[in-house]
Amino acid sequence: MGSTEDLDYPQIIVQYSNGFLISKVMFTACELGVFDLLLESGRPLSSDAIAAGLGASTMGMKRLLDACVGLKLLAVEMTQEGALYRNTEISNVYLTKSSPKSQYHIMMYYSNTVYLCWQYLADAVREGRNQYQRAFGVSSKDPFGAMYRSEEEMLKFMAGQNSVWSICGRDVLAAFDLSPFTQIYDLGGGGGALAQECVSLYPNSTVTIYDLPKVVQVAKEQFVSPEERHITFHEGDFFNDSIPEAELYILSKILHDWDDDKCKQLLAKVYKACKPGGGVLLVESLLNEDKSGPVETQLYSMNMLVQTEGKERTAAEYSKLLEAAGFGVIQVKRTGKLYDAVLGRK
Ligand code: ASE
Repeated sequence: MGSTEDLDYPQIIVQYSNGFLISKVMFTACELGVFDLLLESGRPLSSDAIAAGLGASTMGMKRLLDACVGLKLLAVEMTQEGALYRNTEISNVYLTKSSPKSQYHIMMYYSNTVYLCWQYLADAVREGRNQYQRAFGVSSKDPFGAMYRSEEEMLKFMAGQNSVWSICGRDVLAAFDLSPFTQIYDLGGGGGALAQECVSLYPNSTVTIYDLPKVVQVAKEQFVSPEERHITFHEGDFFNDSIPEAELYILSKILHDWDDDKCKQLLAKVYKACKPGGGVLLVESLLNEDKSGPVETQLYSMNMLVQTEGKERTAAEYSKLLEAAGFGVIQVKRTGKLYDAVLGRK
């Protein structure tokens, strides 16, 4: 603490410099299936067994496993047969594909899509726009056209977004008592994980997932069980098509994709469609009023720069957008997790 050595090479600089190496080690161990294999095996395994099981080189795998031990994503014990590796509790819960709280899909999205956009962060800051043209050779004019440039990319995005709700969904939906609203639209509801949390928390509600036709098709086929009687679908583009009447509209991580003009346009449309006494629930990661943090939200806002037309905003900024559209009695609840909730009433 405070030694000259610290001043020569402060720990904070070391940590930040190595941040992307740390991310890639975790993403790669996920992608190769290290945590899944160790969970399925039910007992600690040698690096040779893991390498063989995953079709990887013994030398490369040994190094990856040791780095995971250093990052506390794996534990190692020395036996007569040599080093044996096992998952930590956190890896079992968050990094395996099959866990209910799995973050596997968002990691794959970060590692294989977001990561490539961030290669052009300097260009994004210089130009003030997203970097799909440079990263993927697709036009950056229509961000969701670019994000959904193939069915595979769309699926990866939907699965990634879904995984976030398995850890934050309940908190944002319980931030306010939504039980008076039984007819709910989740605008841009994607893979439907938040809708599923909603009908499970509010069993008297019906949630309609409103999204682009190709998104709805995939959601029906791959994400939401037809048994789920409380979830229905509506195919449309909320900027260009009509929005049906309902009591509550959820806009979860929607406004952060768009500039103020587009947000006002969308909210005005939602206000018109909304029943009197109804409302709109914004689910977003809120910046402090002076934008001094939280750092996670500041980083997400950088990501909105490289991937979308939007940004992360403060509670006051969301309130202003809601008021401009006609909504009143605006309430803000910070959950203490990644995503917060803002409720506006008509
Ligand atoms: C969007 C959300 C995300 C659009 C693009 C996105 C996320 C990643 N890419 O609405 C999830 C939030 N995570 C980050 C890093 O922003």
